[in-house]
Amino acid sequence: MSSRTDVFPVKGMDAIVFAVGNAKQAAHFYSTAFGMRLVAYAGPETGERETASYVLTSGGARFVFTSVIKASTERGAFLDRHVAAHGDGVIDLAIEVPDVRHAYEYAVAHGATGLEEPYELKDEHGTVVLASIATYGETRHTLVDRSGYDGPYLPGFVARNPIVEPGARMFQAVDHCVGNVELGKMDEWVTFYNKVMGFTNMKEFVGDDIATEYSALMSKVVADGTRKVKFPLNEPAIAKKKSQIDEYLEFYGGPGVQHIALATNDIVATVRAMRAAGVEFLDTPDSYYDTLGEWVGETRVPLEELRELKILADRDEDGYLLQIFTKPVQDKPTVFFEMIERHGSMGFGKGNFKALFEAIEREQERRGNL
Ligand code: TYF
Ligand code: FE
Repeated sequence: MSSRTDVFPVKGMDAIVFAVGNAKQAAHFYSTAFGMRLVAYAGPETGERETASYVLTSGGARFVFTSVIKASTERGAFLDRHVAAHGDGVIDLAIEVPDVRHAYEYAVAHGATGLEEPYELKDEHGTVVLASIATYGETRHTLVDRSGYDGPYLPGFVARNPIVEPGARMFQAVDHCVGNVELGKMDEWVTFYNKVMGFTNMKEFVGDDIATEYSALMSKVVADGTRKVKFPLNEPAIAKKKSQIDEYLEFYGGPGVQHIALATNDIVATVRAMRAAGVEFLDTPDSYYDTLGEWVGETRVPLEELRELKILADRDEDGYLLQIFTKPVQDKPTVFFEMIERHGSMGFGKGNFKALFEAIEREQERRGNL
């Protein structure tokens, strides 16, 4: 889409902000298990007495982990309450935009709830413009223009050295961010992104047919015109068994971010490194690999290596993709990650939905939630 016709131009994801119980340990986990680099920090030592925030990057992907030390403002109270209500979770899917004021005004004029009107943060590195709107649950989208800024993250943050010297980069970008919403609400949220951000629907979706057959969820995907920001949205389906989305909603205490997909160009090296660091992935039965070659054909990775590492593969008219899903990364069965290596395919692994959802249900059963 040309910028002239794009009603809500975006540059990409700016950051994924997590409210967690222990940001110091989260920073350590994402450094050692996800190969991320600690780059910035704000906390008591830098004059921020209420919270500690750690900023980690991997290529263009940026995660921020924030914990409350001692709440003294509304913001601290919100974070305390968020962690108590939801456990560790995503509070902000921040989007980089070329013009925050335009984006905020467009969003609010088209039905978004404004949370923070456009404001500026300044320090010796320059100026960042921000504004925030609400999305599903207690999640928000902060709109960020950092084109006038060359500091490590935002004014108020100081540069920090990595916690461990990172080895080979395990991923280079955020591929997509998935939200779980309540039964019957998926289309409302699809419409929200259509109206508020001018996002359009991608062709991949999980409809009624697949929902009742095996997935127990319905899913649609919205994306900006350049397909840099992709937001699948799930709702539970009324199926024979308790939906994995119902399980999430119950344990998260409402709608929220379900999974973040991270783009890698060497999923084999990434999965080997993450497994070696103790990251748990969903299992895939051997039978999946017995028939995989027939419908996916040749991929960059030999079939036997996919089988060994339990990596899934899917092919469509545009190309293929390789993907794998972690188990939830906290004790609550809520947020998890996907690692994805794309070769042409713009899809989300439709051909794997049956195998994937069966694997998720095996985990649900082990947790006693099916
Ligand atoms: O993002 C997606 O659509 C794929 C498939 O609970 C998916 O990763 C959808 C729902 C789900 C897990 C994976
Ligand atoms: Fe996904």
